[in-house]
Amino acid sequence: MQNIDTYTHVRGESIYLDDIPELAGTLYAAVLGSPMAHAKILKLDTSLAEKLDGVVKVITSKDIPGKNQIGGAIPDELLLAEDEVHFEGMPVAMVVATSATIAKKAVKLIKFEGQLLEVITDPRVAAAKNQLILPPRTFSLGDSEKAFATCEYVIEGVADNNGQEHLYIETQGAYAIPLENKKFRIYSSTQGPTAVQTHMADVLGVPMHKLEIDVTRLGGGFGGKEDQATAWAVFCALGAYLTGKPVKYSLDRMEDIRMTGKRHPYSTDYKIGLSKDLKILAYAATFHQNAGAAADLSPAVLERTLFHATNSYYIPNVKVTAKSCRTNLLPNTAFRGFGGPQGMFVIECAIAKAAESLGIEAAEIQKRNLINTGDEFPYGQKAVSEAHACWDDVAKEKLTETRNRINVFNAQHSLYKKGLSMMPICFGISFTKIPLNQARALVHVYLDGSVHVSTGAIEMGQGVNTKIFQVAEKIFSIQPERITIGTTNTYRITNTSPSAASTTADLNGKATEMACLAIMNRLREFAASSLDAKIEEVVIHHEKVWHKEKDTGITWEALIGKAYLARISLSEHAHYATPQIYFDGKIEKGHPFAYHVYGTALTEVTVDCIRGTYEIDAVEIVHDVGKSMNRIVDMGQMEGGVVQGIGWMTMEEIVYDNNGKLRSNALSTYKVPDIYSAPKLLNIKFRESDKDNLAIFHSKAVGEPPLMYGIGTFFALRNAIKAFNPNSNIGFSAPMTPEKTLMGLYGNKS
Ligand code: LUZ
Ligand code: MOS
Repeated sequence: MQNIDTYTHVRGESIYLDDIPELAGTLYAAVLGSPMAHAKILKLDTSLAEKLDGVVKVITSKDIPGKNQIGGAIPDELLLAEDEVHFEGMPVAMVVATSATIAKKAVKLIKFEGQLLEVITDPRVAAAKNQLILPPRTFSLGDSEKAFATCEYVIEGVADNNGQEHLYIETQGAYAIPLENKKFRIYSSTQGPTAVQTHMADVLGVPMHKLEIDVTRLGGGFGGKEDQATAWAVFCALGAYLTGKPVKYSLDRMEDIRMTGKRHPYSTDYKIGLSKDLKILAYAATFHQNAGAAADLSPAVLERTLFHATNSYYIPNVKVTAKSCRTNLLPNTAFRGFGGPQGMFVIECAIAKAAESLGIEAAEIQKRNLINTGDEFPYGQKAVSEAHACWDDVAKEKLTETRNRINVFNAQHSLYKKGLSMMPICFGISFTKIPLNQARALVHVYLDGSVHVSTGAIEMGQGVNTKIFQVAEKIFSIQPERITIGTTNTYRITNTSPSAASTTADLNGKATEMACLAIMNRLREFAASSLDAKIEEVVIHHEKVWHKEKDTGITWEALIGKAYLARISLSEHAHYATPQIYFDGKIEKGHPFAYHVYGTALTEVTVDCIRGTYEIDAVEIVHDVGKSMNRIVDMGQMEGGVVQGIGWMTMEEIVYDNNGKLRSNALSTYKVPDIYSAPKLLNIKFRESDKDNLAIFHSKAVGEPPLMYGIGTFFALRNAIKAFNPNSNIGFSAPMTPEKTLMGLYGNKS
């Protein structure tokens, strides 16, 4: 089964936002982002912009017909600034003009004057000033205070991680078309059509049923379009509302990087306690999440940090607290892993530091503490663990051999050093916000036997439409040519959860399965009655009706035609809600995840100890897939995820100055991995299992988990640096750029 989009992708025929033919009279938008990170607005003069030839309208907060509010988790985010600006790039005014060039030119003519207020960029400073988005949250298990007192070894430290730019190939954008009676059709590059629809309804002051959001596909999302596609679609709709003309806004790369939020940086204090035989008895951490200037999805991201704070280890005594800190950076948002990677990074730092202070390999601690089936996570759920199986599989084949080879290499080379790390992962599958774990599918069978499937799933290159296609193909047992997957459209599928949390194929695939089964059951019932047979004796398979395993000669097409004449419904709308999951926020316990995904990566790197540059020699992975329903699609997600994780941990460096200005605002100053910086060997082994699970066709979610293998690279590099300079003062601060590596090679502990 190849990806159903392969053919049109290769021929350049796939339709993204910018490929939608534009209607005559279409206008183009551009937004003025605040030049200051925190200021009181003294003057906003749009008169020069308005006079520019081709400018149709300049829009400020005063022009908004409904509510000026697009907040995600809490209503704290204005669409357009009113009296103050809270981050550099915050939308202040919008221009609608006859061309994108004119709109951008006009934006530069708007005069903004502000009185600078205190700019906070550091989450710890924000926390000290009690600038929290919501009150802190704590997950706990056992009694960590007591347990620390009994530990043979107690190690404390600080870990920092930076953010990450999503860098989806297709930038943010939308196209809004006004229809009759204040109705609008909006094409949006969004992971969350319902988020777009909800906020658009608020801003325009119209009911949601006036707004048809339609999405064919995205050129990548990675979480960056879960919440933050909304503003751009609302801008277009607002422009269309106020001018009566179609309005399009497709951001250029610099606008996109400068005006959209990224992965959350965190700064964390940790403490880990071990017994003499290296059991982790206690763990405590306080996470300071840099939320940026608005909540967006930060509270949900924070929650997932807590859920994954102990990664794939069982620790009997845990107390982890997380604070979402309001700063004057861009509002940070969902990014593949959604806070989970940040939590997992810190426990790995704690283990690495403990190992270094004991003079042992981190793997000695890691393997002794992997979670077992039946062990309890700090949030109450019991593990069904594949942690040992994956670890053992990698370790058995590669660990000793790699370690020995590295020892020989390091003894023979003085200016190149190799390092290795083991990185186990564990990721919970389900939206942590329980109500989001639902989806719907609408399946139509047409008179010629062809099938159209609509769901709430957004295809963003991850292959979800291919998986949904496979579900329909399997249940109907018909030729693939008969099936089409429709666009994601809020008139066909309502109240969609965003395509996020690695759950899209599970939720929408299950709804599709239910809808197809319902139609199939009606068809079997009808076939049985027309054959005067019992339903159990009738099977529809390979486009034929079979009775007691004999071909009846009735084809799929004939069956559909007859069922129509008999007035049998050939359409079904099905609703799926993940069973068994619940969470009680008062006690922070429950069973929030449908299942967990496990795996282990072994990473080997070589550092050039004169230059501080490095190569990733190999990443060897054993990954828990359940039963993969599409190995090519899953492999694509795995490879992309690993490399994206490596980018986060190595070369991708977001830099703000003290005034809150983003300095890494272009591809010349923000570098992501290319083929040269990808691992030279990336060997991924799928570990299949017959165990029952709640995944679609038992094929476990694969979108986010592999990203976290990239964390291993940080520790492999650290080990190589320590092999060169055992006295290195290198800290636990990601990303491990070549610059930091160089400093670490030559900087000594005092
Ligand atoms: N988005 C969300 C997510 O809204 N809730 C989640 O739990 C989540 N997890 C991962 C990625 N996106
Ligand atoms: Mo996401 S971080 O699953 O949009």
